[in-house]
Amino acid sequence: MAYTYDTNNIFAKILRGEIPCNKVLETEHSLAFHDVRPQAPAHILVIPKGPFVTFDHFALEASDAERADFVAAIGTVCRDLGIQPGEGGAGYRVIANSGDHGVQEVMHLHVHILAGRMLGRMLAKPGE
Ligand code: DGP
Repeated sequence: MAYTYDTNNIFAKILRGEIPCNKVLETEHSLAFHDVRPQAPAHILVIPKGPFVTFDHFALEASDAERADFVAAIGTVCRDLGIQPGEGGAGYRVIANSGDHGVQEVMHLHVHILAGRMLGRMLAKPGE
């Protein structure tokens, strides 16, 4: 089954400049901005500019340049936040919610970078 991209999703509107965002980084193929509902002192979303729905969609169908740019953008945000464990930072978590079981709300690939507090166990069962 092919991926279907909805051009009216909220991050597509941010990319078109129709909705504002609190931008932290823009590269040729990627954009990073603060999550509007932060769940940690630092909560940044990194998105590709291309029309990709999920992480697997991007991983399988993006160009090498888009993939390299996206991964580098995530690294740059981590470096700029000072959260790299190998560089004296306290660490972070990267999450890409995908599809129904991933509880993906916005159907444009985004990676959450969460940091600034102890993040606890990786997963909790619904209701925990
Ligand atoms: P999810 O699709 O479940 O991985 O989470 C979507 C995230 O997007 C959620 O943490 C809130 C955030 N979000 C939703 N709408 C907006 C918006 O208009 N602006 C920003 N900056 N973030 C948004």
